Amino acid sequence: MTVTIVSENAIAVVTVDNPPVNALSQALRQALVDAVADLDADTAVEAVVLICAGRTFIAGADVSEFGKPPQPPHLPDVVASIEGAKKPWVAAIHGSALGGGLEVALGCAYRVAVPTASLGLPEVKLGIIPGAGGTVRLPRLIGPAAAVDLVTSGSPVGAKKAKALGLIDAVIDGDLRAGAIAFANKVAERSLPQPISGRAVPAVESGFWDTAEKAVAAKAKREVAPLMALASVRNASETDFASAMAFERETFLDLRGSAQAAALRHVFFAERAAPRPPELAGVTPREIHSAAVIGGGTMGAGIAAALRDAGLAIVLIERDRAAVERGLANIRAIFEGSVKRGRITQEVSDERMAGVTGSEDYGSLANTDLVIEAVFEDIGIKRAVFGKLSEVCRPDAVLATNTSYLDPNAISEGIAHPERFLGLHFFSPAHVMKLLEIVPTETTAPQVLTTGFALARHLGKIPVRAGNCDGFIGNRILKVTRAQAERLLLSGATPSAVDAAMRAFGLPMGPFEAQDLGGLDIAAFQRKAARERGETPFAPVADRLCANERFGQKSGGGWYDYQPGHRAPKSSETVAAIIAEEAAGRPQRVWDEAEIADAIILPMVNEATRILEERVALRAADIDLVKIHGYGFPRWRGGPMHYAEARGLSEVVAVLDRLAAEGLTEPPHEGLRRAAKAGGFSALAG
Ligand code: T1G
Repeated sequence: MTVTIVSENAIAVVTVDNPPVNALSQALRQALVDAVADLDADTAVEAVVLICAGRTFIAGADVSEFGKPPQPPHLPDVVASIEGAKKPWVAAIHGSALGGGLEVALGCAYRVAVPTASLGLPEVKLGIIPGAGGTVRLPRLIGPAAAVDLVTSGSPVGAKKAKALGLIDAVIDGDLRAGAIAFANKVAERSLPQPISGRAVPAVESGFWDTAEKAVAAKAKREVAPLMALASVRNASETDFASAMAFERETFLDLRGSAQAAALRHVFFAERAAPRPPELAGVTPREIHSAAVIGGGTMGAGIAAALRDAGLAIVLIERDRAAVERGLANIRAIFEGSVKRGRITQEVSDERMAGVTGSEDYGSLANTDLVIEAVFEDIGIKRAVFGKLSEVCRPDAVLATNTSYLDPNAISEGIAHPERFLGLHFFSPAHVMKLLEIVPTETTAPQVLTTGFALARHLGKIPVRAGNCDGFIGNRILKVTRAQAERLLLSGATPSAVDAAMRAFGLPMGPFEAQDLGGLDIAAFQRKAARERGETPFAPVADRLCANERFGQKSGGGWYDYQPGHRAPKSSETVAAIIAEEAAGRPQRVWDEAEIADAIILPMVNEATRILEERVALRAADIDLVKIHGYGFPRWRGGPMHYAEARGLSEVVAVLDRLAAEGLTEPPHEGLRRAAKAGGFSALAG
């Protein structure tokens, strides 16, 4: 880490260089305090520009220091020393000024930024609140309403919006350094502006805070930080600066040590490790400039929309003209839906569709860089598709299957250049869900695998490398969860009690309402294939529901009954009668919400431990990402594996032993016992 100071006549340029994102390490904080003292003492200096080397302005406190006791100089003191400088400091922002980075910029007398810069306070996404004056200076600079939006959402704003809010003083077109120096020369002649800390907070109309609290609570759900951030902004608007800073700091330190902050920090680092499998270090991905999707059904259309959203022109291939038209209509419906929801404008939707061409001619793919297959889950149909692709596509074209359950090795058997083939398992809706399971075959080349990861990053997805097994990582765990949920029904629980317990745990919906939404027939099809392989999937009630053609919302009834045209689930007497028949002779018990959650979540951890032991997942944290980004596991719990470690693996083993003794779950896996003895899952990872 270096902080260099060079003088451009009367302007001192302080350049911070602390790769990769100029995070505010202890050494950098000290260097900034020293720079203020040195430049205050230098009579030749009339103003200061604070700029950063590399890809971004200061991106915040160094998150890797969070697990340790904070070291002086503490960031509030650093910001105060800049704010108290005798000469005006001008923050020159490119890339992102985030968290502590924006707080440092708020300590400066002025802020300027390039048009592509973004500024924000993302602390709530880490389960904390700004801890160096962000909730106290911001309402003084841009007013309480704009401050509440920025602080409680954690979302950044662009330079143009920042200028309109008054968060920055100028947008610098062209060279930032030169523009900032010119700006500094101008302000050097003026007297110092009133420090933000000395300004009053503009008044708000009555009812503002109650309205804000309701809105933030509705969005934050079980996450604590957004409401605490709102409280700190409100407090800053109603008390003096020093008291407000003390309140903010105390709240920040409290949250910093909280379980939710630990979980969100775990996810932050997991999301940055997953796209970088160690075995691919230094492998250069192939460039993808053109793409095609085979199959215009729900998945194919979603994948096509995701590729278009990332700016790739695509060809949609279907078996005949009518199917092509249906596929194009499915893609158009996705973009029109986004227009209706206000996510994109009509012209963006039209532009997206202009980049889609439909064809039934595989020959049109002769020069396509990437082809993703998303046809019906039948090995014969998929192999026929890849037989054709193998003939028409370039030998270096990347060929991918979106299969959920079939073996990618079997799908690609016999194609030319099998090293270019891999599994890219998207989750529905593919243009929304972040998770992408990347499944290499036995012959996938490292460059093709790394191309899959690069494509995921380009699509804004979270890629997780998955080994080849039935259901890969996510759906393999889902099968266990569904079987487990049925076991509870046969021992006295009801579908609505199980769903309510899982919502209380933090899932967006419970296992039964989720099946009714997605359709029971898909899993029934998988169970049929599993039975043909000699497996014995446990789903006595689901089998009978499907036999009665109760496939969920789409058939007017599944685990629940539905009024025609309505989606509100109603407990079903038909289902209750089937459960009672299937439960006959089995011990019944009373279930409370915590026990239901244990009986669903802990078997998830048990199966995930097997997945880790078999190296189907590279890391426990990858499994957390699969559950969070593919299945709605609450991010503020860190994922099932983090949740289990935070709870204590010995306790997890003890609860599973107890439930297994009642015949309600599988006993703890040997690997889980070993991880419990070792104090964590890292004992199992390769
Ligand atoms: N601390 C430490 N390391 C960080 C970091 C941070 N704040 N941000 C990123 N990294 C690492 C990351 O782990 C990865 O490392 C590399 O930088 C590239 O990251 C007092 C207390 C800045 C928009 O929440 O949003 O300030 O894996 O892959 O896609 O109030 O990183 O390469 O070894 O994400 O170009 C608030 C979090 C902190 C910003 C760049 N700040 N970072 O995105 O790169 S709390 C944040 C980001 C705070 C104050 C409070 C993004 C980015 P490696 P990357 P990117």
